[in-house]
Amino acid sequence: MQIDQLGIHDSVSAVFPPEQLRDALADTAPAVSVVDDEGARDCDAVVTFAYEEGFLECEWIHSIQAGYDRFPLEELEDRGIVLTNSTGIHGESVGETVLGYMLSVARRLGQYARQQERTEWNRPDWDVPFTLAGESVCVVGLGTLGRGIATRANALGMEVTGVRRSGEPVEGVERVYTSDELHEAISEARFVALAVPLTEETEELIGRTELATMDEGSHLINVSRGSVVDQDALVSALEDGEIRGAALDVFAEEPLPKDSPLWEMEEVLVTPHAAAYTRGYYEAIAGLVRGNLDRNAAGEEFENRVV
Ligand code: NDP
Ligand code: 7N6
Repeated sequence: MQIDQLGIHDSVSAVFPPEQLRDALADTAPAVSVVDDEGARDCDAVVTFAYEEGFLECEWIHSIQAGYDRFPLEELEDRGIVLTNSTGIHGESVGETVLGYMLSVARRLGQYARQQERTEWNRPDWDVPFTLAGESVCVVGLGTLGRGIATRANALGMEVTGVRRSGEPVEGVERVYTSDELHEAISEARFVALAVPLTEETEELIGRTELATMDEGSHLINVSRGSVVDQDALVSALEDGEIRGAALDVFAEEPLPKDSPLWEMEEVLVTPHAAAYTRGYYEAIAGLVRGNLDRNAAGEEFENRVV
């Protein structure tokens, strides 16, 4: 593939200023510029956050996200357009965020932050706070995100189990269940952390039945995609005390609508799809794009190729 013009689509501004990435790639072979929808049509390759129809004029699209659920995969395949994603770069950021959620629940930091807003000095009930050491987390999806969570949970002395399709072992995960064993896997964990891609198989993977299967004292953590959870079922499960709480970065509709009951629930932590944000994000993307430019120039296969 001949890449003379590389566009940085202005939609990446959702995560970092496009100029940062343009400058970080300035010494690569193609001419690199920041482009809008129209400008992208004149590029051989585009690096983007959003998907726009004009990208169908390009030969290679690089998504700055790991998730590729917003791209028309069949159409790209039919047209012979290469799509690469950014899996592999979020283990630290999302791993630390999920540990933050669990620490916030166990050590009651979320509760104190809410109290501080109201200038309230209330200590917790004696039997509510706990430590993470010795508590269990079941990580559903054991790729970059899942392993990032598992490694850090291990470091705090947690008992880590997980779920992946193959059931193949993963370092630092005591027991790996197959997808068929999901119910058994999630039934006794204090925390269930979702880190799977959104696919036909994983849409509403966690619904009424799964929430009823979880322990009454457990928390659901979702850093994957909102539609992996049946959100109405989650609200009911929280209201009915079927699970104790949730920490959610992703939602079926984003931004989370202002009238969602999730905003007001004491044991629910809402973050604005920001679990992966870090000021070094553009550098990680530059590394992925540079690597694939080099591979392409050497006639090798693209890394992180989706289509
Ligand atoms: P990876 O491809 O590295 O890992 C995905 C994992 O999910 C693999 O272990 C895979 O299993 C497993 N998996 C896939 N389908 C199923 C299934 N049906 N049941 C159980 N396990 C399954 O992806 P990442 O870890 O990089 O990212 C995962 C997703 O998280 C992304 O697709 C994206 O949607 C989301 N994400 C969200 C972020 C945020 O900001 N909140 C940041 C980054 C990603 P197997 O090992 O068997 O193949
Ligand atoms: C922007 C979000 C992904 O799929 O949704 C996340 O990679 C990234 C930091």
